[in-house]
Amino acid sequence: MAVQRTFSILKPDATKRNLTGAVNAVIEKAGLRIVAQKRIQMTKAQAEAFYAVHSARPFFGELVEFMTSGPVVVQVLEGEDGIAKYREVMGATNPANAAEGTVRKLFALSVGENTVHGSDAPETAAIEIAQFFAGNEIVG
Ligand code: RTP
Ligand code: MG
Repeated sequence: MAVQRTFSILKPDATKRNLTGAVNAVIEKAGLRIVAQKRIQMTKAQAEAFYAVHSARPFFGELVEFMTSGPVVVQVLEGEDGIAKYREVMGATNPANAAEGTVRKLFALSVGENTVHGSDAPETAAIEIAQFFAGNEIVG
């Protein structure tokens, strides 16, 4: 298995409840390394572009509104099989279906306010990382 980078967001429900450190502890305990991180306020345009793949879905408006409702922490994580590993650490999209010990089981409030985002494939990881980080902001 190869070392991969993945893109992560600690969503507004995490910053609002002061949980970014607690989520990062779960990430690091799983063996993923935080190689870039910054706290930002996403603009509507940024959120719409980021979730463009979901633009036709009924929850799109709600999703953009939530993602711009407060600060987020955007991150690049690195590790062996990092993309799949982080999806495992995050748990199912709906916290009701998330496995014990996952971030979403531990912290998520609902399918919308579900604490974290993680890329789903190498192609999307590369696109998402480039949307928020310059190359020299990532230090592996
Ligand atoms: P993410 O992209 O945020 O890592 O989450 P995911 O892959 O597990 O889920 P995805 O299907 O890509 O959906 C993106 C985000 O949209 C919100 N959502 N709301 N109300 C709903 O039924 C619904 N379904 C999805 C969630 O915040 C989900 O993380
Ligand atoms: Mg997704």
